[in-house]
Amino acid sequence: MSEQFQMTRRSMLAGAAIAGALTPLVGAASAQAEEAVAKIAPVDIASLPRVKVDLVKPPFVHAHTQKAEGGPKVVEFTLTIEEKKIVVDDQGTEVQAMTFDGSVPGPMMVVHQDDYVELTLINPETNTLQHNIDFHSATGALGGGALTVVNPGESTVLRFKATKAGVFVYHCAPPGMVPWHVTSGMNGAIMVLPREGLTDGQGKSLTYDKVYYVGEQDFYVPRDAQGNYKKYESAGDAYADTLEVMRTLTPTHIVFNGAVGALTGDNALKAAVGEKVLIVHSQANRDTRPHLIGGHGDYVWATGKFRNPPDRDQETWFIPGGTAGAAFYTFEQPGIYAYVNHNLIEAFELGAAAHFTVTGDWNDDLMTSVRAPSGT
Ligand SMILES: [Cu+2]
Repeated sequence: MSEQFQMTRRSMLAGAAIAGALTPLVGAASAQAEEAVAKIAPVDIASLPRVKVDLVKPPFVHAHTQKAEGGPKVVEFTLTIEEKKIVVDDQGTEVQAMTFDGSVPGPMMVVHQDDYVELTLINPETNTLQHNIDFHSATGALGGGALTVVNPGESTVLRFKATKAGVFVYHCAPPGMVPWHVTSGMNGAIMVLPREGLTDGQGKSLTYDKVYYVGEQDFYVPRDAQGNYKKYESAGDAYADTLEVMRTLTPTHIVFNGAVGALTGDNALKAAVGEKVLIVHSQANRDTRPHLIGGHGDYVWATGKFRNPPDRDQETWFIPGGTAGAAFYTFEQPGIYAYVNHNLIEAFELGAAAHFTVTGDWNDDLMTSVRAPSGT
């Protein structure tokens, strides 16, 4: 390992072990951030109603209304950062993960356009690293990253106005350490619904019966000389070797919701024939191409922004890295559907696959077996 990659806990906390590309930006943004803190918000925040939301673990999403009731609110969320060991496949391969609230991806938040998001971010003393949060839905100060840098034992409160409607990624972005934290699991999504709810772009309202959140994650697990995955005591211990694998741009695992099989079998997503399901899919680091085998995306916002009319009747949709997308589908047949990244090597060999188990009556008109497979 080259000396450049050696790091101590102290240097990691300072974010100075590696001159990350963002470091000069962070310096400049800090001055702006101080100014932002000093300024008084133009809206009388104290007069707005407040709602406190308890977040739930993906693929589930906290209860919310699709159409906004009343005027803008301040919506309060809390995220606790947890550095923890996770197992990412059925071979017992371990990752020293960094998480928001203990899950990969972090929980999905839902607000309406022009609401204020007020996040309490907690970095408990039991952690070892510095973290922060960059909301792609926020405006200014590196998406909040420059205002939220917290060392172990610290917490912070950030408020931003959700001015853009859509689904957006959030992720950790500490100075000099951004890709390592993101590919260690520290990312999630927020959905900012139009106040009138979703529409097809032509005046028709689109109301979903269920929403699921799928967070796709690439992991870069180092191997030993025999090709076996290595285990480490902490994220810091794994850092140098992990960075070497990251620099190959070749993930060892690409998974949905933190592990191979996290959304298959008993953990399959559930739906019924006739149910309208919104699938929110994020990938904070790499491009992906979701596909529902045996179904479609009736309405798809591939780059996730609801002021654009959705694409209709899609077979596969493309989500660029650093983006969340949304697909709306009404299931029409029962059975088990695989929902995959249609780079099929990434799906079948590396893990990027989920299942939907759909109940209901089969429609022979849509499909029937005219003659079952048999010898001639
Ligand atoms: Cu972090």
